[in-house]
Formats: sequence, C-alpha cells, structure tokens
Amino acid sequence: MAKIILVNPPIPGKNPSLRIPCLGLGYLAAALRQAGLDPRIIDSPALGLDHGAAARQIAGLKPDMVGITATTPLSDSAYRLAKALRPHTRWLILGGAHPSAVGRRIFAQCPELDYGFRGEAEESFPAFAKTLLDGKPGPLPPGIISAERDSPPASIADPEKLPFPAWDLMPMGRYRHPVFPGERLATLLSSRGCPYQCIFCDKSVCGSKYRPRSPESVLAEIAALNSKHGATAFMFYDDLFSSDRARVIELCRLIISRGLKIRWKCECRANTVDDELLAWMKQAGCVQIAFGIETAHQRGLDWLRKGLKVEQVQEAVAKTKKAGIKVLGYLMLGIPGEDYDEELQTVEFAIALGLDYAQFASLSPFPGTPLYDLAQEKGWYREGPGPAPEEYGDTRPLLITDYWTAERLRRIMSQAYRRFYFRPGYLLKTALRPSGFLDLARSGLRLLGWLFAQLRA
Ligand code: B12
Ligand code: SF4
Repeated sequence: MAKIILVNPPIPGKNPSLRIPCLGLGYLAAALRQAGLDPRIIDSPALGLDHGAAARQIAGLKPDMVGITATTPLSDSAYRLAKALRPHTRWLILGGAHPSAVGRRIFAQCPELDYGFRGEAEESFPAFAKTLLDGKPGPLPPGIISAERDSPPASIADPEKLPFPAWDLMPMGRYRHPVFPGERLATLLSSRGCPYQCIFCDKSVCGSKYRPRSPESVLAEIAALNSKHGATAFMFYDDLFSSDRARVIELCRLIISRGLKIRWKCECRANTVDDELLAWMKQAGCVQIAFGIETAHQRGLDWLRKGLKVEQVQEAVAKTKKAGIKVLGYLMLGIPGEDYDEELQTVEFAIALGLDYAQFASLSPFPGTPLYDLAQEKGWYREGPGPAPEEYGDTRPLLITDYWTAERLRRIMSQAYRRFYFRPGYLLKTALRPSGFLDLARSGLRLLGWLFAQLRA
C-alpha cells in the first residue's frame, strides 16, 4: 500500500521545556486511515530528531507522499525539510496554521511543494490524497491550494463525527509537561472555534464558529486514552473550553461518576468561570487553568480587543485559587500605547494576582491576525528570534515600533522573568511544594540559562 508520512518538523535552536502531541496530525492520520490509507507520523521534536536525522528517517521509509505541518515559527524548518525530501517522494504537501494563514505565499517561499492545505483537513484531504496516490489528481477540493489556485480554509461542520486522533501512531511515551512530571500525557480538543476577535489571534484553521463535542464523546476519548495508552494527565487545548458551562459541568460529572483518576489542565477565558463550575472542575481532577490575562491596563485590553475587564481577570484568578486550582497567566509585553513602566506594572499585577506561573510573550503579529494587517500598514512588522524563553523558531513575527525596539523588548522580557520567578517568596513557595524542588531546579536552570544568554547578547 502507498506510504503517507505526516511530519511535525524539528524545532531549531531552543530546546523547549514542553513536548506536546501534535493533535492536528493525529486527527488527520485517523481520517486518512478511515479512508483506507496507511499513514505514519514522525513527530520530530518528540523524537529528538534534527533536520538531518528526520530527513534520513523519512527518506528511508520510501514515502509516496509526505505531509508536513507548520505553524509560522516553524515554517522555515518545514521548508528546509521539504527541500531535503523533494528527491525522495512523489507528493509533498504543507498544512497547518502557517499555510492556512498565508495561503499561496508558501509556494514563493518553498517552490518544492506540490500543494498546500488551508483549514481543517479531515473531511476533504483523504479523498484528494487517494486521487494523488492513484496518479490521477482530481479537481482540487476545499482547502487545497496550489501555486496557481487559492482556496478559502476548509471547515469541519461537526467535530463530534470525527474519529479520535490516531494515538497509536504517535510516540505517546515521549510527551511531557512540567505540570505533570513523570505522567503519561495526552491532549484533547473538546470543541473547536471561537467567535471572539482578539487582535493577535490567528483563527485561520479552526475559524470563528464555536463547535462543541458532547461530554459523552469527550469522556469516551479520555477513557480510551487512559485504558489503552496509560494516559493519566490531560490537557485541553480548546480555544473556548469553558464557555458552555453546562457542557463542562456534565463532563466533570461523567469523569467523577466513572471514577477516573486523572489530572488535567485547560485554558479558559476569565469571563467564563464561576464558583460552582470551578468546584466541579476541581473535583473532576482539574489542577491548572491558564487564563489569557495579557495586561494590567484596561486601555491595553481594549486595544487588543480582548473583550475583558481587568476586574473580571482579578475575580476569575481569585475564584480559581479559592477552588484550589493553580493558575497560569499568559501576559503580553510590548503593546503599542503601553510604555516600559506600564509593562513593569503588568509584571507587578501578575505578582499581586498570586499567579502560580506566568508566561510572558512579546506581542507578535502572526499572519492571519488583524494585528498582522495593522503591523504591515504601520511598518511595524519584523521577523527575528523571539525574545522570551518559550518563543522559538527562526521566523517569529515581531512587532517593532518606534518605541518598542528589539533591544527594549529584550530588556523588558528578561526583567519580567527575573522579577516574577526569582522572588524569594516565589522560590520558597515552589521549593516547599511536593515535587516543587525538582520542578524549580529544572525550570529554574532553564530560565537561568536563558537569562545569562540575554545578558551576553
Ligand atoms: C496546542 C497548541 C500549541 C502547543 C502544541 C502545538 C502542536 N504541536 O500542536 C504548544 C503549547 C507547544 C504551542 C506553542 C506555540 N503556539 Co500554539 N497552539 C496550539 C493550539 C491551541 C491548538 C493546536 C491544535 O491542536 N489545533 C487543532 C488542530 C485540529 O489544528 P491543526 O494542528 O492546525 O491541524 C489541522 C489543520 O491545520 C490541518 N493540517 C495540519 N497539518 C497538516 C498537514 C497536512 C499535510 C495537511 C494536508 C493538513 C494539515 O489539518 C489538521 C486537522 O484539521 C492552536 C490554536 C488552534 N485552535 O489551532 C495554537 C496555535 C497553533 N499556536 C500558535 C502560536 C503562535 C504558538 C507559539 C508561537 C506561541 C509562543 N509561545 O510563542 C508557540 C510555537 C509553537 C510551534 N511549535 O511552532 C498560533 C499559530 C499562528 C501561526 N500563524 O503560526 C495558534 C494558531 C494560536 C492562535 N490562535 O493564534 N501551541
Ligand atoms: S485569543 Fe482566545 S478568546 Fe481571543 S479570539 Fe483567540 S481563541 Fe478566541
């Protein structure tokens, strides 16, 4: 049978602290299999493969088709791999957030590609892949782009109808996350899509329509991951996990009544949690919630079109902590209209909220976002290495204004991390937690390494 290899490209440069399953490839592989094809997944970051090793391994499999996935920070890495694999496969296709956002521009950047895919691929790609493998490419279905033809992103009407991701094709023993040290990890999407309009968010793949799955289907997926793959730690990566509170409460009720001993984390908007919901989540094993807090300033939140009030953030964090669930805050620095002192106030705000973890990022104009269009219009768009420890890839978009120069961004970023993580109170609290000392040593050393690199730069 024809061989299809789906590839998550290597992450060049920084060694990320997380190894997260590539759900998009898992979903796509399951759909290809359902269509009678025989896909394999090579998850290069999880397997620790660099470009040479990944290319050798894939070429050695003598693939008929190679499908590579790429976000924008990993697009250069994906192109590099595509160029290396060109002589070794008949069909070379790129999907994921990057082609979904930039469309046909991928062919100018990488003429070696045969096709690209925009949007959710499970429904339209498998039949098209069959026609390619049969040597008779049919009409191009929704989502498929070529150097000559664009297409709007394809969309799945009802994610409930999709087969579960092909976990058996993924290196399940290799994934890890600092919140769940030593545990088998799986990720889930219990819904897709989000109607909010945050200026920095790229919704080119999953779109603006919220499409929930039923609690029963999500529970069946958790139970299968637990019994067949030994997963005890779960991370929900929905854009809008908690917006339908009745659905989440029902899922929690099902997890509890099934007696599943699992721990999980999710991402929530601050305007969607309340005491009752949080109590259910805690009882069902939720150990961490991540909130997009972004900034301490209402003016900044409004500029980002976040649709949130500072008070809602304060309330959500306080309620989550009261429920006994840890809080991770995502914060953005380098917002136009906010100056250095105001960004320092954002760092103090993160401390005052009592966040357990904070992830600072520089505001980035990813293609596919309203911020990208604005950055192009104002001449703010640059590309370069990300100025924070978790920002990797060679071509990360940066927002460089007259005020937010690359040097100023680098300074505020390293000051934010130093201030938040190297406080005596924080160090002591972390060291006193069970397994906290190990966590602290691991993440502290990584952060220290990064901070030294900043000082040397
Ligand atoms: C989970 C997640 C992560 C995880 C893991 C990523 C992974 N390996 O999957 C972690 C935490 C590591 C992460 C990190 C980052 N992420 Co992230 N992440 C997500 C999130 C929330 C879900 C990903 C997902 O599972 N999507 C659902 C599946 C169904 O979609 P998919 O993966 O794109 O795959 C579908 C299609 O694209 C297509 N497809 C994909 N590959 C292929 C290949 C072929 C051949 C074909 C035909 C089709 C195809 O079919 C799939 C099935 O429908 C998305 C938001 C979102 N809703 O997608 C952001 C998102 C992908 N992340 C984003 C960003 C910006 C980042 C970071 C840069 C943030 C940072 N800290 O700096 C880093 C960089 C990551 C990287 N490796 O490049 C952006 C990407 C924007 C862009 N244009 O690149 C997104 C879209 C968030 C947003 N809304 O703006 N992320
Ligand atoms: S950042 Fe979150 S809430 Fe805002 S549009 Fe994107 S997915 Fe929706």
